[in-house]
Amino acid sequence: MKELLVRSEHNPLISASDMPYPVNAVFNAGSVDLGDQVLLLLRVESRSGRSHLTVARSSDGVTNWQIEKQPLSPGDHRPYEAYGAEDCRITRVHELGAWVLAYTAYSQYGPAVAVATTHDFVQVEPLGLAFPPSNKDAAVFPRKINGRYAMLHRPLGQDGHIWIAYSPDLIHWGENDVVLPLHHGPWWDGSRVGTGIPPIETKYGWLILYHGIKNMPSGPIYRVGAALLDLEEPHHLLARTRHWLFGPEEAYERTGDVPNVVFPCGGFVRGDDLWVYYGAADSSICLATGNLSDILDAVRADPVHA
Ligand code: BMA
Repeated sequence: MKELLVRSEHNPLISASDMPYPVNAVFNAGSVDLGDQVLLLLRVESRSGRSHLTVARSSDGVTNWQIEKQPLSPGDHRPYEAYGAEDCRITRVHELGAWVLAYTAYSQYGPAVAVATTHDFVQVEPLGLAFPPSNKDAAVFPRKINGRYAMLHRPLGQDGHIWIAYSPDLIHWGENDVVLPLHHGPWWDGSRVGTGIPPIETKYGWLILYHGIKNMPSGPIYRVGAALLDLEEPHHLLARTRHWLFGPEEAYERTGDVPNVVFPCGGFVRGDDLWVYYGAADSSICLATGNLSDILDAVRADPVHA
């Protein structure tokens, strides 16, 4: 069977040994396509155990990464980042002409969703906590929808489902709705779900990739599926893949600090290809690419509505 997402032969692209300073691990990177360059915002777990975000650049998005020696200060949402900043999703927001960062601010209060903007990945403007703990896996949509900004997020109550919220200003968030509930039971996404790369606008709806967790006696397995959300009412789920599209298979995904994890945070469309940057086993950054039309056909061909 032809796989919809194909691994780069250069995987893993970035590991701890590639960093210009000693770290424990590097994984779960947000991405930006600058045309002549790909910029990644790496989640770097230092040897203290806390994570920070560091900029890396490559002209082909695959090799020869130039990694900053200093972390990017994500704007300092203290004290809610006392345990660090994790898993940033980056969206170019049309109306702002800026990049919006949505990431996990981690502290003794738990994981929360922080939002910040940047024009250059040097200076960052903090916009505060959008959602208090426990919440993570947030990504902002690339344009306003019916006059307001929109963001996917994953509050963790009894279960972890993907929700959406709207805002007039990226600071005040409301109108919460469940977008993509987890499947219970034996499903690949039966224990938790969370959004992956920022939503991509297509003629069929907003394409999202999301991670789904299945709890096994030996621990969780993190895999990736796709879904389509209505363009003008994105709280309305149009379709989701019944089957996972991408799961841990290679040794670098099966073995690491957290085994059996593929965890996409970055992605964009180039031509008709979808580029997906994912963390492997909480230990390295990898790339998989696929034909966008084929992926859209797969979501639309095998929909499950809830
Ligand atoms: C999730 C997040 C990710 C991590 C994954 C697997 O809850 O915290 O950062 O990659 O678990 O450990």
